[in-house]
Amino acid sequence: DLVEGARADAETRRVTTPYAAVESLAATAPAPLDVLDALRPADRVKILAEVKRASPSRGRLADIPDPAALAVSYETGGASAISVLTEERRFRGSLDDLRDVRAAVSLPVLRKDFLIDEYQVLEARAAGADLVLLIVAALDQPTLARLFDFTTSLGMTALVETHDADEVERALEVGAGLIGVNARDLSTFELDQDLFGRLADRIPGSVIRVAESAVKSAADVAHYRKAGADVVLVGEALVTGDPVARIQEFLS
Ligand code: IGP
Repeated sequence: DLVEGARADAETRRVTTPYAAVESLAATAPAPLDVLDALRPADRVKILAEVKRASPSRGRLADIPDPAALAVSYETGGASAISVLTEERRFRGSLDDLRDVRAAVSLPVLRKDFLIDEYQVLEARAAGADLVLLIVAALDQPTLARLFDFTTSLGMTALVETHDADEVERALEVGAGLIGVNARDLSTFELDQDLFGRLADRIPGSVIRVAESAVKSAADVAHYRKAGADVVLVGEALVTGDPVARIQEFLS
């Protein structure tokens, strides 16, 4: 599965770049940006714009020969942060994409992947990430707590992704300040655009609420905003259209 593939790929990288090496790269990377400030609730919804070539559910979306140029368009359009898929097998991303994007924009950058250990979190920091995705469904509670604390100890922020009420509880229990609700069920790939609305009330106002997936139009953004989203995470709609125009339309 996705988690297993990401784990195996990290094991391979670890042969050439052992833990201690990635640890020292992480220690010398430029300091992480203040993500909670960049994404803090405002009068207008904020956009977390994703660099995404493909997905298991949708197949190929776009080739994206120059992820840095795409990220610059996102920044120009008015996005508040950039998400970069680094999973190689099904999403066709890489840590190189993340490094390229980091070098090209001044916005916070998220490593979007299936992370299960400290090594992968260090890789994110070494590549210049300011935040990492932690998927509650992929982690037992002690591991979630450990990776959350480790991420925080590196000065990064965790976007803790949930898909039901129990997972929201677990995200709150570890102290998440940024919680995502993914409309897509990662085991069945089914979409439920109303899930965010059903779970939003369980997330206290002190926590930043991110509605993830299934944004195709300004109406979808308005739907999530009305349900309480501070931030929307958008991938497909931005890589398959004019990114600057789409973001501006979503923000208007
Ligand atoms: C973006 P969309 O429908 O706009 O392309 O979705 C983002 O929410 C989606 O890529 C995503 C994802 C994830 C991918 C959300 N959570 C976890 C991989 C792993």
